[in-house]
Amino acid sequence: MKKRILIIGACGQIGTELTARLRAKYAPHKVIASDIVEGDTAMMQSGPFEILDAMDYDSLQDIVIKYEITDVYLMAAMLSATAEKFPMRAWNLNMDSLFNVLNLARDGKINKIFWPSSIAVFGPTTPKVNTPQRTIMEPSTVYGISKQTGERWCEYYNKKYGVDVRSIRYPGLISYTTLPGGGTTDYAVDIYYKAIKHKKYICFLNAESTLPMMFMDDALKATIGIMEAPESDIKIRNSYNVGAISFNPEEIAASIRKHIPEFSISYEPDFRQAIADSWPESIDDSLAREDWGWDHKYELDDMTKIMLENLGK
Ligand code: AKB
Repeated sequence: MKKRILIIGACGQIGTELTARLRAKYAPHKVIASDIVEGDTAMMQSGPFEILDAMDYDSLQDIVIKYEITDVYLMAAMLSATAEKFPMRAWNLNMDSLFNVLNLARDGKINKIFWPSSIAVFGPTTPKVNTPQRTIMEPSTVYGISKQTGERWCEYYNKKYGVDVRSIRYPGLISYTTLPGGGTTDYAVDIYYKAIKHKKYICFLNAESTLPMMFMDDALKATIGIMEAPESDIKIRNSYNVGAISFNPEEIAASIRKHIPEFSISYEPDFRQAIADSWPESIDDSLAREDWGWDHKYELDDMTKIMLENLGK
């Protein structure tokens, strides 16, 4: 069957690289990028692009019909730090966009959905180390509540209507192509920019804030990997734990110092500290590894080398 992909939120941190990766994998005209604003020149010139508000069901449906879309990657969301400032906007965006794609699939208009969840579904009462797939989940952030609720709906639509929805719980993602926006883990990207430019960084989390993280290349591998796995391999329909690396600000600073010895870090924790404190330190992702063959490649020092090389160009 012919595959036609729609990426919603294609201009964000993940969407930008996912669009490029999928256009390289399939013919560019088979991957339709969309976002609420236009993308950069590379995005606009490398394949079809549509302006789309993910909350507007009719416009979404028009695009799905126009391009005969089969698979949707819903990458539009408001992340943890921004969501604390705009709770209702975050709730509306994160939930309405999900219902729009779930309902399209329920009504037979698309075949398959990728929807990202997050480590934010866990909360202060969750076991922090090697957090299991199934455990206490009492998220204390607006973003986490929206992701946990979204997970329940994904599972419901799968069980009730047979919707083929697939999801992973992203940790913090690190990349050099597009900046993240509004997340608590964003420091782990910003620190590389500041290391190159100023040789110092003031961190909004404290030195001991260990969080699960992942290099973008691994995140793309996980995202495309779960979407391409045989349907029978996907046994969890809320969302899979996926892990890669865990580090704290002191450890990423030490990794940077292997290349920039004079680099220094200081700490001025703000409201994002409480968010970080509520999240796991590391993730047990054995079910993703067993069910559909997830495996990460990049460790902290591999990632630091690639980040500094590419941002220093
Ligand atoms: C955030 O920090 O909000 C995100 C996430 C962990 O989902 N990067």
